[in-house]
Amino acid sequence: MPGISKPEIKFTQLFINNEFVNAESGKTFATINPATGDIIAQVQEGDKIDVDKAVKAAQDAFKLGSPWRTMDASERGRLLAKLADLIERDREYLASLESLDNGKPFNDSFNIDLSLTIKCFRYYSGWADKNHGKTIPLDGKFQCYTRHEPVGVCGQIIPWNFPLLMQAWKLGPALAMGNVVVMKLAEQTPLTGLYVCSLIKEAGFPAGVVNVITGFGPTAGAAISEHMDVDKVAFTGSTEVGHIIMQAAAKSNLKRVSLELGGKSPLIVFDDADLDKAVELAHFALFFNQGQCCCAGSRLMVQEGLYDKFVEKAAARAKARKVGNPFEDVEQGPQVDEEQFNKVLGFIKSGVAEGANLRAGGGKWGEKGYFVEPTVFSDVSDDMKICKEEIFGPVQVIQKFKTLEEVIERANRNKYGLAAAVFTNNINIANYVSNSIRAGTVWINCYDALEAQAPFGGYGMSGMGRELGEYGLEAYTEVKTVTIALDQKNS
Ligand code: TXE
Repeated sequence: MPGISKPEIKFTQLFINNEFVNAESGKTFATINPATGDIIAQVQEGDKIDVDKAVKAAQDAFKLGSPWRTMDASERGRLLAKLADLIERDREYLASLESLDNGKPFNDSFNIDLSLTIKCFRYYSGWADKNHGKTIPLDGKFQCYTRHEPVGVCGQIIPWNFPLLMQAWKLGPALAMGNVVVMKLAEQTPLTGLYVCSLIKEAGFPAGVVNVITGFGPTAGAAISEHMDVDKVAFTGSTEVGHIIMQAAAKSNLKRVSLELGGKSPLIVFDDADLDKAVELAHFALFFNQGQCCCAGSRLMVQEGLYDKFVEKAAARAKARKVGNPFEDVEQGPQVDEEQFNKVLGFIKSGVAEGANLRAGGGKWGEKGYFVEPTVFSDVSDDMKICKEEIFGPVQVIQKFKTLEEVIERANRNKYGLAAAVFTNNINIANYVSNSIRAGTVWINCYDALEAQAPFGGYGMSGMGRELGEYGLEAYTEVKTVTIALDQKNS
């Protein structure tokens, strides 16, 4: 399927109370096609006053006795399943719009982003009527049980690397558990999230249950995290802004916080691994989505016996990577915007300056747009900036190690802890590494095997809380203990 290279832009306004409306200020901002640098559309620029309106709409939708509060849990599930069906109906259009706004190859948008998005909504539709409480054998003449209740108004702030998927990860569990939402989309990629709003209305969600603001972080985003009537904030983005979100929550109303932040995930290849398979998986682990994945295998550690051959093959694979127009048969599109493009090129320069060995790429690609050549560095030492910090671009960083103990110690000497991987055919090494690495996810002989059923989140400065799976419900649930006095107790 080729995709629609010029998809019609249907929605550019804020979505409040099931209506598309202008920002109160009347201001707009441009969203850019990163493959060309051209403006795609002007989008409404929401700010604090619009967030206030959205929070009010959400509160009204959450009032006792409202259509949403009185709805059967199974019906909430049905609405989520309907939303999944509508996204599937419009899959080609949405995948095209995602590629236009974000720059990712259409094949990836269609086959990966849309597939995971649809499956995420379907998965959480099933949970709506299955998040059970417990009955508890309290001492004394009492009957005690727990109710799993919605948290209330959930602020959700999402990034641009997987716009539709991040929206699904946030909305799925929040709505399944009966919450109401005020979401801010990333300013780089507002278009698909707004289109999904039209499907939320079409699916039949009551007005005010989902409200979506487009705008910037320090204005609209901050208004959510600082809001006194927002009960919870969920954020995916940079570690730097994660600090700001937690501070805002602490300074305002102690709203619940869940964070999914940056990473520098070690991918460890032992001498006994299958070389060709390891090279290909490591290539995918880093270069997928233009390197813009929080869990990218961005610190590749290869054992000394395999190292030279590995580096040679990894560089050759990167040189063969097909870069270009996202609507053609390519593996890699542009970085999302000029800022990210410059950030990545800056990291490449620092790698060269600090003495890493540049084996492939190293510069911009093409004449226009924000493309970066697939780049590989070898002989990278632990203290180099490219080894310590999140590059978030197509830059593979390869290091050599000798022993099991050494590699674990070095891999754990890191402020992040989102993901890790180990490639080996020795089950003892695989088990030892997976139990020793401080990371929220460990992949053994695979990478990015990531679906709605399994939890995802980080240790350390990669965040707090878990998204996806049954664990992902916790962030959207308050546990209430109800205790009833009894005349007589029987076991
Ligand atoms: O992130 P920001 P940026 C990392 C990656 C990338 C870097 C910077 O390393 O290069 O972060 O990207 C909103 N209050 N990740 O600048 O600023 C913002 O509007 C409230 C990893 O794009 O964190 C957007 O909606 N909200 C990551 C969202 O936060 C604020 C994905 C993310 O933007 C805000 C993206 C504020 N003060 C970037 N400031 C991942 N974990 O996957 C900004 N925002």
